Amino acid sequence: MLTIALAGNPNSGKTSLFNALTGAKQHVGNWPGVTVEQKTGQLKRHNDVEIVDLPGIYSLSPYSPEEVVSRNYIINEHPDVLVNIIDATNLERNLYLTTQLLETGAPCVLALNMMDLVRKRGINIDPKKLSQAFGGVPVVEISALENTGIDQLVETVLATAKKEEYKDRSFKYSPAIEEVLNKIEDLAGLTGPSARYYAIKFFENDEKIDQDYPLAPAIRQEIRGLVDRLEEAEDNDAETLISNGRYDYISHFIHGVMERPHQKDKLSTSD
Ligand code: BGO
Repeated sequence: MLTIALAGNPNSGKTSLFNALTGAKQHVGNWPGVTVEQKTGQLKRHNDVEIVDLPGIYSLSPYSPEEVVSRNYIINEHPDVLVNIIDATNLERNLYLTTQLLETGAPCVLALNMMDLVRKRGINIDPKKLSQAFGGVPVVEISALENTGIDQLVETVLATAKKEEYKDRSFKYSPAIEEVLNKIEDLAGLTGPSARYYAIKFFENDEKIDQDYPLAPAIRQEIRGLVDRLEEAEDNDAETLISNGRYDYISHFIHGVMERPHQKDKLSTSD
């Protein structure tokens, strides 16, 4: 049995894609312990593939039940593939979540949705360059509304599920941040695909990290000391350093990946 999870921002088209993938075979309930809707279904024509629709989120922070449900699921349940559904008309904003999903170490496929609108609006997106920006992650263009690209997405997802070797698709923060992240990985003895996710959560002083990954108090103290010193040197708090790092990385490659038409062309194009 394979498990494919869908993750994306609210309104990125997750429900539309879930319906296109599963048809009528759906089960709706709640995630354990919270009133967040849980939808699962069987991939059409594949009895052995389950699709899990994670709640719509903007980040993997611990501030909403939706974010906590999504991150716990990705980190603890290890879906075979995580499909990040992206509203391609708002590419730059949606990629903020993408950076975080890739940092979990889960095998990902990016589904660029709303391509019908992207084309109508004369926006150019280069999926190859987008893939290169994230370590070669597979990117598939789809329209969940018009039902285009769905077969190719399924094919790519199933091929990704078969690959056994782990690929780190995360980007690098500044050398100073990377140095601290590496030290955290060593101190906490973090290994495996989700090591970077945990290191970043310790770096950010995430509210739930001590519950999720308890460490000996002396080691926790040492990690806090490292982060405190960097916060002082950079004159910024750790969470902001990480979120700025993500935005900086995206803004550094986005103009090579996406081109919007000139304003005058845009005004003459109707949706
Ligand atoms: C409304 N292309 C286009 N053009 N629209 C899409 C696509 C696509 O590929 N995929 C989704 N949409 P959800 P979440 C709506 O509901 O799947 C549209 O939150 C409307 N509703 O049809 O719900 C989709 O699950 C009235 O639009 O996303 C939906 O992630 C007027 O994107 C919206 C216009 O999709 C969100 C749109 C009463």
